Amino acid sequence: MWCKKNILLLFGFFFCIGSQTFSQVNDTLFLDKNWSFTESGTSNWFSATVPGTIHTDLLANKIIPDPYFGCNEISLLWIETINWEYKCNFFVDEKTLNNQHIDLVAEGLDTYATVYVNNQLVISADNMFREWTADCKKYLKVGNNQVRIIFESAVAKGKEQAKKLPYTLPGDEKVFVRKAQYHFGWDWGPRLVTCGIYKPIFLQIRNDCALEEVQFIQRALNKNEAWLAFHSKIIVDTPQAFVIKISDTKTGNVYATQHFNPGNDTCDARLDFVIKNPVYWWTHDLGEPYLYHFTVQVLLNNTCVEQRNLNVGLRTIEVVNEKDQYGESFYFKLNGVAVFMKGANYIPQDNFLPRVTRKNYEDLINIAVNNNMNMLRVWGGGVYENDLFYDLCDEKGVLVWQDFMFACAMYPADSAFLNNVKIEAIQQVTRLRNHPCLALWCGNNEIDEGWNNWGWQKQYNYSLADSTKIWADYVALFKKTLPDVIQAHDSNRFYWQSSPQYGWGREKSYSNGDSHYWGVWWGMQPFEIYVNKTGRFVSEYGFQGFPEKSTLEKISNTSDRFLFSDVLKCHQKHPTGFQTLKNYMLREYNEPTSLDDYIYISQLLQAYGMKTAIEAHRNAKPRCMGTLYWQFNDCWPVVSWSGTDYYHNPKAFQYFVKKAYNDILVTVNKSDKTINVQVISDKLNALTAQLDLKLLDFDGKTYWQQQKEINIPANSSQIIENIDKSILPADSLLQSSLVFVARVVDNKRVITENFFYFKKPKDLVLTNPGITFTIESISGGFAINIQTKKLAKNVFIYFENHQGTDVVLSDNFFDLLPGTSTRILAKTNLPTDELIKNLKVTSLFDIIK
Ligand code: BMA
Repeated sequence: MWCKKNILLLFGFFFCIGSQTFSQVNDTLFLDKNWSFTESGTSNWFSATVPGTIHTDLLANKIIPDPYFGCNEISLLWIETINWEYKCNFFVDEKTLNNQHIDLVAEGLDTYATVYVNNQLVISADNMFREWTADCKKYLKVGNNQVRIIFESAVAKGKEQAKKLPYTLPGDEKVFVRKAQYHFGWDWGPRLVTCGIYKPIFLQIRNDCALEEVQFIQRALNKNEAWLAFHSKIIVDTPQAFVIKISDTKTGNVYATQHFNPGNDTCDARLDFVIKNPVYWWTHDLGEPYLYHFTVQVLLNNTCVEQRNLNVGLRTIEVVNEKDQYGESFYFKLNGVAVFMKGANYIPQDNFLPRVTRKNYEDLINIAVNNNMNMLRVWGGGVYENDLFYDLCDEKGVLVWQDFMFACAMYPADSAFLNNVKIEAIQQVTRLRNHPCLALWCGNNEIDEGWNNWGWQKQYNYSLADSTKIWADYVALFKKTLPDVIQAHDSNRFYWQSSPQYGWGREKSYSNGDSHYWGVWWGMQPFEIYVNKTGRFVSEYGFQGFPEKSTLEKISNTSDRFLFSDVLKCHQKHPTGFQTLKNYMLREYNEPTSLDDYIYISQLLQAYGMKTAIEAHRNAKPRCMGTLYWQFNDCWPVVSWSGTDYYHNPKAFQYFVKKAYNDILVTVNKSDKTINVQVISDKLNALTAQLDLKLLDFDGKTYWQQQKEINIPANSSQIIENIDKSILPADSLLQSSLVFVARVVDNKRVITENFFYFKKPKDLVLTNPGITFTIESISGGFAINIQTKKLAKNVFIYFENHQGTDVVLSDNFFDLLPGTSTRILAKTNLPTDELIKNLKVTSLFDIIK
């Protein structure tokens, strides 16, 4: 049987054709068909999908129910205890076998896998984050061949390792397993310890020559010239003269050509060249993420025998981490400009990674761009993402903070483990270092903080000797092995040992390095405290919100859709999640009793808290230079801190993020005596605009107003007004129905606006706003013109029976001022008549009345 033959056009890399005169071409034979699987030791084979996972294969064969539905996760734990076996039969013809080299390449095996080609052991894998290659020509034959892979239970293997230590490490068996740590369960993720061939597996055919470890180094960059160096290893069969040519596929420009005459089978190639008047790569908010499309060709007797395509962005990126008046700075400079980073923490998009589609990646990175984000942090409990993720970030101008895959636990550091991690790190660094989006490498998530602040030493009853050894292992891994790899393979990029530098219980968290502020949520502190707990670069903070109803509908039966059903509890992974939500809800909103209302209020609560945090961080610019909220996305349908749920439905928070991350932001705060208006600009040019301020009551009566022209300097943050509180009516009760409106207007266009209330949402005196709406058909959907007589708080647009990404709304959950209207666009591919019939527009008043 044939496993289909494809020419590899993957990951910006392909082999050129046309060298048949000399010998056969480099090629790739994907083993992506005719797979089957069984429980190891049995012979009940079922068809399998590769790339894939055991869970998705069991599901496709109807052996198990959907692991995400209801509480199924719990009844599927047995899968992690079993050893599983996969096999694929494929045909090799004589011509193929006549090639000089045939390697079996597995881009990703999850995790303990022994691989046999025609019953010959070729690979023993023990790390999901490594690529595995084996020379297998000698084991192949003309005709039918077989690859067989046995996956041993990662849980059993981890436990076996754990037993060898005289103490228990925080994180239990998973820390011994180089596998995505979230697979073992997290406070937003199910425990589904899957296994399988989760990335492409193929036969790599090579003749004559191959390029390896390709790297473009930017030696210097200025307005006039970019000095570049191309480095690579060239592997050849027979020493002979080659030419390497670097050109631009878009413009046809040839940048460099050089002759090589390797004396033996490998040589290092280096070509230096200069690009005149270089076009810089910028994040999308500051400019164009311009990419050069380089092609590197190896020519043998004028025939191309090997080729690589690489998109390269020219930019400088620095992390400025130095002593200053507040403590120790932490900020990014892009092309010499200090840039305030606005973004979020990214987690893997599924527990079953191979089913994440190209469209899922595109949609998610588009969500980042549309929400004015310029940075995503690939968090250490997940995976090093696939090439597509970084390619999209390159193209769309989003910087990436890249963790190594270690999180919230202590890891061993015996020589086998360190060596395994070292190879993993070298492979990942070599794979990712050419991406202009890559801004920094970070050793781990919250391990330094965990060790120093989470009480592990007491909890696990460590002796002094244990503690000393565990910390020495930490040092070996994060202060030696990983930085050494960066130094050797990507020395221009900044390495940061652990995020955050100091735990949030320590003063230094707010003056030095990056900080994760979890006093809100974990520490039960009020939202207002964000103002006082602003670090220099806040790389985590967050608050949970429910996903929308359509998401819950996908994972529950109608009879389970009530507060706090067992099924809902299975989709809330934080130990005190619902209790914490209730606690905050009672402070800010009151607690609804129906699930529908609860979803709405929990989303408002999350949005309200996160708006407070983001504004505090941006107000503190330039002392604070970054805000990355926890968490961007979900890996399954769940109540979590995400702004966008598993199905990419935005929560209220996501709409708020877009506004709070706008490049120009106006904020309003009150102090004892004054109302303070601040304007923050992340733009690189100055602007003159009009500032409109108004104090209104909810019926529309104006108490006070002011307009003035303001200058907004480039890349700035300034308090523009301190308005005496005497503008407020003396009767403090009246303050419950007042809103302070701040707008920055440029040429009659509102570029940013903010509404400030003097009381908590639950203390506002809302009356029936009198919302009405009309519909207008537009191309690709319809527009909803909404008007209100009185203040409409958190207007909620939804479609009964049809929510989610079926309809993309230009805004939702917004406040509408008394006597005003707004136009919301609803984009959809669905027939609009049915949708419009089901359209509902409500507001907070309808919930609390
Ligand atoms: C952060 C993350 C995760 C966790 C989140 C919410 O610190 O690093 O470990 O999911 O907190 O609790």
